[in-house]
Amino acid sequence: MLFPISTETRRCTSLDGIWDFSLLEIADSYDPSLPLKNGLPMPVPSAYNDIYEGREFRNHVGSVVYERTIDLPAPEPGRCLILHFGSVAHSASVWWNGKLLGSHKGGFLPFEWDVTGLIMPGTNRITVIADNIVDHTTLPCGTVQNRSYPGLAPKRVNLPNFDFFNYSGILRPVKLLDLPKTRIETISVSGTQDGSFRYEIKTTEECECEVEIKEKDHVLWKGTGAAGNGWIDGILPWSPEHPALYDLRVTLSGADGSRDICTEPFGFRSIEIRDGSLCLNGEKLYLKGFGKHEDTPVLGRALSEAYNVKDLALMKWMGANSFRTSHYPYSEEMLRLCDRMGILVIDEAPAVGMHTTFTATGMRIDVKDATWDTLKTQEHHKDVLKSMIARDQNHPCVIMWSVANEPASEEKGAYDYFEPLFRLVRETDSQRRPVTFVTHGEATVETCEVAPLCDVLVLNRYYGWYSEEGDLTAAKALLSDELDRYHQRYPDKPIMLGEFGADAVAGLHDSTPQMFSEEYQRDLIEAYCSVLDQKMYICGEHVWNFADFATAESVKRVQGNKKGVFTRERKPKLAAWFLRSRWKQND
Ligand code: BDP
Repeated sequence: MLFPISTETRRCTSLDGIWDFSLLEIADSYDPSLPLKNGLPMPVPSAYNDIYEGREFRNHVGSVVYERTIDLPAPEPGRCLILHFGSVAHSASVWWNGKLLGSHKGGFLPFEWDVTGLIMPGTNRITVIADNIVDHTTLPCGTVQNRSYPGLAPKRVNLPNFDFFNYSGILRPVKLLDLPKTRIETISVSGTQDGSFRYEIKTTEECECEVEIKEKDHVLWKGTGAAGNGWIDGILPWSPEHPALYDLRVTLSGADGSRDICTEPFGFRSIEIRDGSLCLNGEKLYLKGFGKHEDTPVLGRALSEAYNVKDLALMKWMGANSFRTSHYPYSEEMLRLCDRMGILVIDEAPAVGMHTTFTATGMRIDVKDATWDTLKTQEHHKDVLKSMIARDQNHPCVIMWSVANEPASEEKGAYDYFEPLFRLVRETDSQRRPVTFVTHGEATVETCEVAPLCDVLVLNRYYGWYSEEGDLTAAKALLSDELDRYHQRYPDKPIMLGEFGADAVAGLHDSTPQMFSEEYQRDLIEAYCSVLDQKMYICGEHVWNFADFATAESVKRVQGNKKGVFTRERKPKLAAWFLRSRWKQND
C-alpha cells in the first residue's frame, strides 16, 4: 500500500473533519443501512474519549458509530475509487451507502477498500463501526471482565494490560483516492551509503515501467522494468546529521494507454551489527533518545502534525537522535517527518501486554494460566508484522524492528511463540534491518527465552523506582551487574536500555531528592547514564518517557504516567536540561 497522496495521475481527497458520532451499547442492534439519527459532532481524526465530558464517554467499552456523507460525481471510465483509513482503534467495520465493505482488525495500521462500484452520483454515506475491546486475541492485549456489585446490573469492564490509556476511534486521516484502474500498487526501494540501490514495483497488471532516481529536479539515473538495481556516484548518505532524501519516480504505461505516476522518497544508508556494535553507514552508532507515545491533550492518540513536528524539534534541541515507537506503529506521517528531519526510529509492533500474570500498573488480572497457553495472538501478530513492514520498509529513518514490548519472555513457550515471528521479519524485510524485542526486569539473563533471537538486546530497567525505591546507589550496582552478565552471555550482541526513568510531577521539588520530585527523576537518569558510560558494549540509551502521557486510573498513576522529561504540554522538567547538556556535548 502506497502512502495516500495526490500525484499527476492520482487525486487524494481528505475526508477528515466533523463526522456524526454515537456511542453504541450493543453493536449488533445498529442498522447501517439507515442514516444515523441524533449523532454528536465528532472530529476526525481524534480519539473520541476526551472530546465530551463524563466517564461513560471517556471509559466507554465496546462499539461506536461514525457517519458522514460526501457528494461525488460518477467515477470516470478507467478510474477506481479507494476508501483509505490511516488507522481505527482497535477494529472497524465499514459500510458505503449501507453496503458492508469489510472489517479490519488492529488499531495502528492502514487499510482500504475499492468502492468504485458503489458510488452514486450525488450524495454518498460512509458508516464506520469501531470497537475498542482488547482481549487475549488482540494486539495490544487486555482482559474483558464482567463485574457485579450489590444492587447494580452486571458491568462489563475492559482492562488494558498495558500502561497507556486505551484511546479509541478514528485516530488517523481518512482519504478517498481517485486512481487509474491500471496502476502501481507497491514500491519497495532502498539504497546503501556506497550509492548502490535496488527497487521493485508491483502493478495491478503487467505494464511498462519507467523509473528515474532524482535529487530534487535533477535526474541522476534512468531505467525501465518492474525491478532493478544500480549504482550512483557521489550521493550523500542519509544520516541524522544529513538526512538526504532522493526520489524514485515511477511512470507506468498500460497497454490501453493509461498512465500512473508515483514518487517514493528514500535514502542511501546501511544499518548493521558489526563486531558487536550497531553501525550506521559503517560507523558505530549510539542511540540517544526516548520511548514515546502518540499522546496529546484533547486528541488523545490521534495524529497531530503540530505535536509531531514539535516533538522532533524538541529532540533536536536536546541532541537526541532517535526514539522507539513504543508500543505500536506510529502514523506514517511521523515516519516521513523523521526521514526528513533525521531522527532514527525503532519501529515497534503493537504487541504489548503479552503477560497474563503481570501488569506494570498493578491492575488486577484474573488469569493465572501461563501466558503462552492463554494468548491466541500468533497469527494476528504475523499479520501486523507483515503489514507494518509493508508500510514502513522504504523509510530510511527505520533502523530496527521491535517485535514486542515486555512479553513474558521468561515463561515456557516464549521461544516457540517468537521464533517464527523473528524469522518472518528477517524474511520479509529486504533491507535485513536488525530485529529485536524489548525485555522487562523479570526476564533475566538466565530465564529469557527470546534474547538469543535478537540482533540487539534492548532492556527496560527500573531499579531505583519499582524496586530499591529511592536508593540510587543500589540501583547503579544492580544495573551494572545485570548489564555485565548479559554481555558475558551474549558478547556479540550490542545492548541498549530501551526504558529507564522515574515519575516526576512537574513542580515538585526537593533538596534531598525524593521519589516523584523533578530532582529525583534527574538524579536517577544521571545515575543510569554514569553506569552506561562505563560499558563499551552499550549502543544506546532511551529514557522513558519523552512526555507525560495518559493511562488508565490506578493508585500508581497521578493523572497519568509522569515519567516524561517533558510535561504532556511539552514543558521541560529538570531532567530535560540534564539530558540536553549530556547529549549536546558530543553533537
Ligand atoms: C514499562 C512499560 C511501559 C510503562 C513503564 C512504566 O514498557 O509501557 O509505561 O513500564 O511503568 O514496563 O512507566
